[in-house]
Amino acid sequence: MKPVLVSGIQPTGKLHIGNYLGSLKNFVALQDLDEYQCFFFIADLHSLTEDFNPKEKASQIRNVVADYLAAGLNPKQSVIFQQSEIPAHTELAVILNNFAPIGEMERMTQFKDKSKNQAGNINMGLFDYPVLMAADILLYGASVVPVGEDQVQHLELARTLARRFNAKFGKTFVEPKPILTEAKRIMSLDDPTKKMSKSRPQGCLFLDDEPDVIRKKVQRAVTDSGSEIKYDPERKPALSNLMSVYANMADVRMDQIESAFKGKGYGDFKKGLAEVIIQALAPFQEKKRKLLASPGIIKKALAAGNKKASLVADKKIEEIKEKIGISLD
Ligand code: AQP
Repeated sequence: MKPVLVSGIQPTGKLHIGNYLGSLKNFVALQDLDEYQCFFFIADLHSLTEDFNPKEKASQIRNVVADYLAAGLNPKQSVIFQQSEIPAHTELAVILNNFAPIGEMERMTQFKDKSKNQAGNINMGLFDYPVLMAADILLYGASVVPVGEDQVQHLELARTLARRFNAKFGKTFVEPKPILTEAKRIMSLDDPTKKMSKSRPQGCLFLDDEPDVIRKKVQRAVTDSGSEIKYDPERKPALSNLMSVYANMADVRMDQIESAFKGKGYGDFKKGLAEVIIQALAPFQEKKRKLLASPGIIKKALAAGNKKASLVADKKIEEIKEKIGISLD
């Protein structure tokens, strides 16, 4: 049996290049390695933790499935499913809540950051997000989870919960490890001190952006003082972030970028960067347009994935209920 890999993305809005380079691109690479049994889900329950419009939710969910498929995830190789369709996720989250001390939960930086960003809506779902995330992962026995750096603390909690549960009730869960990409934390185009995030669209470059929008956004991106194209995250954080996007979009090394732009300035580099992004995204955008025009493909992929995920999750939740003594069979 191959080791299990699980990850998901929230349908909260259009995906940006941070989501792509930090996770989605890696999902595809890991799927194609053929070393893991892959499960990729649409984290729709997680997405309810921020303000949302119910009229937009279904299309946001379909949109992430289209992103998955257009990026190269293949329903024949990977199980692609919708979180809320598998009730075992919420059941396990409720069970795991009893092993998650409030003090540990209060230390979660994403909760603290999001509480600041959505001060008028600090809800229990947001507080409990990491426990639901632990359930998402532990349910499938995942040993690896490809994520961006912002999710590493949540993954540590999943490991702690697994360990605690196993110690009390016998070996039940696998302790999952993160798989990070080189672009584990892409920063905002307008402010290199802030993570590129869907909830700050002003700093995002979206996967669906048209070439002219990409050119404009890249031209307007904040840069540092000086003019030399040199990767130096300490002294040139803004440029280094853009170079990281370049390197990972074009699959080239930093020293290759530095030599290509030797003697040139930020203006030339930004022009080159915009073209690299446009070129890298063109096949994705074309494929996504076609997928959105045939909603049957998306529906079918999701229905098949939901079925496969249910088989694994239902069996596991039964085992868990037996372990904690609430199964009467
Ligand atoms: N800036 C980033 N750089 C690298 N990776 C990132 N990820 C998110 N932002 C960056 C990774 O993308 C995956 C999917 O994220 P998500 O949408 O499920 O949740 P998120 O981390 O909360 O993403 P956003 O864009 O910041 O959305 P909002 O603003 O809605 O919260 C995850 O693996 C994440 O690490």
